[in-house]
Amino acid sequence: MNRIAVVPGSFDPITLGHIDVIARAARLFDVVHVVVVHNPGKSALLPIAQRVTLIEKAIEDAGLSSNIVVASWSMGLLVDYCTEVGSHILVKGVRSQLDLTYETPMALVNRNLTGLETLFMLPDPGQAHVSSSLVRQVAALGGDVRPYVPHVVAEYLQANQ
Ligand code: COD
Repeated sequence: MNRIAVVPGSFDPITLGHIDVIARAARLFDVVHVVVVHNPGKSALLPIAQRVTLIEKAIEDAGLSSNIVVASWSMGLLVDYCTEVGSHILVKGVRSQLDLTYETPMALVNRNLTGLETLFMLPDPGQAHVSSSLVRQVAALGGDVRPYVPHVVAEYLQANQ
């Protein structure tokens, strides 16, 4: 049986913290779908298609592309994407109590909707403070984002700020 996991996120932009979670999921599952989903609670910096392109390049540069599919989903519930690709497991990174408080109700609702399980992964301690919003802020103020994001993202942000 193919074990398929879905790693969803806004990825606006993808960070080294996200890459760490994706790389670890790719070691645990046969196929990992990294899915860009619009979060209506956040105002976006990058168009979704650009986020997908940056994820694809970052994953390739990290040598991770063999069992990872990158996609976006705007057709409604995330559980419907999972059903469509035959996945029963979401993988989410949890950096803090705040993340857990935000993620717990979503995990419970997703399990009620279709039986989808959510696997929470602790972060790499070296990346636990990294977030896309921090990266957007540092980039907007002209700071160096290279410690926090894949090379392609740093290049993109430098060229487009
Ligand atoms: N280290 C480890 N994990 C991290 C790091 C880091 N440095 N940074 C972020 N993460 C984790 C986050 O905790 C999150 O789990 C994931 O990576 C993605 O993070 P973001 O910031 O890119 O994405 P979010 O938090 O805006 O999540 C957007 C989702 C679309 C995934 C979320 O809103 C969701 O699951 N929505 C479901 C929509 C739906 O179907 N709703 C109805 C039923 S609940």
